[in-house]
Amino acid sequence: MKKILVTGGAGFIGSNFINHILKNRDDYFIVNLDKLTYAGNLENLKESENNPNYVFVKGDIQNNELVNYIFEKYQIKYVINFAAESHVDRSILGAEVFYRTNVIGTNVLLEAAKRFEVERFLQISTDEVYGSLGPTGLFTESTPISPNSPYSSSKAAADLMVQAYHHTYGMPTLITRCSNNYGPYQFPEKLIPLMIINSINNKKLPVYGDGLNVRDWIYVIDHNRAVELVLEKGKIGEVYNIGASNEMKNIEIVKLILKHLNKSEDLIEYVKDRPGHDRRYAIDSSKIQNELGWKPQFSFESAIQYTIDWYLNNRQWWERIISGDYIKYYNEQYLNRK
Ligand code: NAD
Ligand code: TDX
Repeated sequence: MKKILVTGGAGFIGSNFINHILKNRDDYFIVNLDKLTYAGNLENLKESENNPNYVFVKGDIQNNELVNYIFEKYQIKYVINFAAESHVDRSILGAEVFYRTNVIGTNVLLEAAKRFEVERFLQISTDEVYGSLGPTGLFTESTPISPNSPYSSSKAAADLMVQAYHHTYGMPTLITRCSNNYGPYQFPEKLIPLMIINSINNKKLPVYGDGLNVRDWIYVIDHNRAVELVLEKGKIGEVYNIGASNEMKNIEIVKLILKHLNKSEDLIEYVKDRPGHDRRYAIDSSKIQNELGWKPQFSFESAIQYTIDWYLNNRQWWERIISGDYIKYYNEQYLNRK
């Protein structure tokens, strides 16, 4: 039995990871440590909560005592650190919590992992640590780190720290850097769920700047299949980029969502740009494809359709979110932005 600490497992990608693993394997015991911030939601884990190979612990990755207790009690040998403050716009409104969770929190996990001599420590990073691309080229694992937002700088700091622990203490670390994810259970502050939900509710769709910024989209299950593979077969000390070669302009995504939902493009509203907005991300994932044999299984066309249908069929899940604290964030982020 592989005893794994998954942090941030009540968020979007982490919960999809836990549900995916527990559905497909019986050789993993998962301890999910999550603080349940605004982004953490135990409803995402309904299908896993009674699984005998799963336990949930509510707590902060910055809590040294708790983290050490978990390593000891559950004899943790593997760590996957999904826990993070993950939204760029929120990092622009207030950066401190990003550095606390994403940097200090990761350090607490690294220290415990060192003390308990884990076999593998997998840091879930992001393509945003590479900064922004011009109209051509792709991020490879050797592209220099050049983060632009408070969020991406906190993720880059964590990556450098993980690499330093490998270099200095010989810790068996791995890092994955994935492009933009979409799929079920994504918090509706992110582009795709926000635009789906606003369209369903006939609300304006706030497109930043000229709408021509490019992101490289991957379905969350394809990301998580790669995470599973890197945890098992990745070469210690290495970084693996993950992406599905699916670059799209933001405005193309917004129009596609409107089309699928049979809504008018009149809902589109161009608003003031995000400060420091990265122009283009695009991932070269040939390393993980060639060395570990991963490749994406889902086409964008079918997975985006499935995702839109999921939001249509799971109104309760997001209606509960958008009727709570979300309103306060939404108003701060979007009112007076025209
Ligand atoms: P998310 O915001 O949906 O979930 C984050 C989870 O972490 C939440 O459950 C939250 O409660 C938990 N958390 C936050 N602070 C914590 C703390 N101090 N202690 C314990 N738990 C805490 O994020 P996501 O989109 O699922 O992203 C997961 C990871 O993947 C992050 O590390 C993010 O940087 C990375 N990533 C995300 C994307 C993407 O497109 N969403 C792409 C590449 C990488
Ligand atoms: O209302 C919006 N209008 C808009 O035009 C929002 C929320 C976004 N956008 C644009 C900004 C970006 O160009 O859409 C694009 C995608 O935005 P986000 O969903 O906020 O994602 P991004 O900033 O690209 O970062 C995401 O990908 C990498 C995740 O949030 C990160 O956690 C991950 O590391």
